[in-house]
Amino acid sequence: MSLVANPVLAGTYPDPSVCRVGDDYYLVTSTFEYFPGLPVLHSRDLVHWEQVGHVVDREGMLDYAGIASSGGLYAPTLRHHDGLFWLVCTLVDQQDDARGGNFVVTASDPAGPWSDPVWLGESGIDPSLFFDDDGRVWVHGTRLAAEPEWFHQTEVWLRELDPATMRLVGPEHVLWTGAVRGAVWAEGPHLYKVGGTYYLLAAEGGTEFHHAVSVARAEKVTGPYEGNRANPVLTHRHLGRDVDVVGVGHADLVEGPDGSWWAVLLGMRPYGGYHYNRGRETFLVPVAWQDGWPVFAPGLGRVPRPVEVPFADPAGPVGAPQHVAAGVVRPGDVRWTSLRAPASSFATPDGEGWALRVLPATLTEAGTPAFLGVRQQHRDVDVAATVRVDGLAPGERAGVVVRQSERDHVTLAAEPSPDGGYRVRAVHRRAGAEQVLGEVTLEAPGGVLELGVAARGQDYALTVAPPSHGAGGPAVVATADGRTLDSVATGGFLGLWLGVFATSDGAPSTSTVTVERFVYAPVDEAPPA
Ligand code: 6LW
Repeated sequence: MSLVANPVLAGTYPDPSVCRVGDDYYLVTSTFEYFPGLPVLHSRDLVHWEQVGHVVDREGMLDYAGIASSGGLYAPTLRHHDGLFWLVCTLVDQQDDARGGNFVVTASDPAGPWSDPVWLGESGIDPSLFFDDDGRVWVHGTRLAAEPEWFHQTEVWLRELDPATMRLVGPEHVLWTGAVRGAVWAEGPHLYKVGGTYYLLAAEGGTEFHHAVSVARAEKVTGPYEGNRANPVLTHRHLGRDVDVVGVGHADLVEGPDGSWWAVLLGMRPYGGYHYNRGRETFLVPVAWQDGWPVFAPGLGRVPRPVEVPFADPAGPVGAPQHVAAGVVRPGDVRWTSLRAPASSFATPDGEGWALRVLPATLTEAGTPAFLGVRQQHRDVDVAATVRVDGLAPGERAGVVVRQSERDHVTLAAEPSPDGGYRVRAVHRRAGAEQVLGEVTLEAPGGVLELGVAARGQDYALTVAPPSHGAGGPAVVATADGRTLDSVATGGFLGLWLGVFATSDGAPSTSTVTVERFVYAPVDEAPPA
């Protein structure tokens, strides 16, 4: 028995796509407006994942400046063929349809560098790639149906790709509009060939509560596709809202090292009501083939928690995903992300932390503010930033943020007070409107303050203390309600990020603040009943 914790990737790791290369597995997920984009994770047992790089990791490779939160990089597909890694993805700008679209990049090393994008020129989202055994290459994806019979009806299209020119060629085929009549968002399609038959796996129902996995098969890659009468083959929507995992869907299939089959897929874990602050996470589900169809979680019919993975590496830290390292998040840590562009334009590694230039850009615009953050991967977690604030000029501020988007976030920031010392203010920006949650004024001995977030369930206490605070611990300036910050409350596709920022609020600035260290410390959570 090798029971391992599910999700295998905790926190915002949505739309997983996986491929196998010999004994190695590689997986990518969506990252929307965050930079670098599209993390590449490596594993040998589908359970313990280590991040080896990012697909979008350099200035100028893709321009997503100005794209609002929950736009940007949507569901990618990762495949390996003939010694080369291939990735297709969509850059989405919800305000400007003419911008972005579907693109393909390749790399010989999945850690990078990846090639510059080649735009495919098809509309829609969720592109995927299929390398047939006759040498032909097929791109498929999802778009709103040309002649919809119902609201948000989508269709899965297919066209051949000429790998020499990277151009789509030949006629287009519409393969699928979903298993259920009236199904919205038949999407996230992936084609496979198993035992000489073509299988089309697709999500439907939308990526929230009604999400589901369906499957169809055909004798020819171009169809016609016949749906499985067991569809949807996996969903949690019939379980109601009071369950441990909701919104299960967007699956990709892979063969395990022992010849068994597995799906990686996304789901959300609500807590403190129907809210999932960790966003859409990656789960692992066993798949068996019966009567020529894949059966998901045979005998159970839902995401197993924990999941038995016979080949899971016993040396791996079972229950603690390897991509999470508790403690100081150092500058070289792959978890750091900025927004829409590299952090190098405003941040320089400085010891265990960062020197941050105080930029005019604020967290409320779809630009690149001086922000660095990491995913909230644990329900209960303490984040503490030790910040040297004595470089701030009047009107400038620096601190910590619990971020959903430009419109929705909570900050705790210090700014020089006209009366001496620092005013530390907690502000909740909710649907674009700001409310002060609390404020204290205090000295910063040695110019340094420790600003923190202590998340306990849906309570996010915002704390401040001088660096070597005594037994009394840090002062709670305010407690924000996490139920106002997750995507159920705000819309969008993302879970929360915890980070640091500095801004001069539009004014020119030459100031710098130093984040001497940033600690991410998960607090043991009670095991589920
Ligand atoms: C993803 C698509 C979806 O491209 O959400 O609603 C998008 N469905 O499959 C972003 O994750």
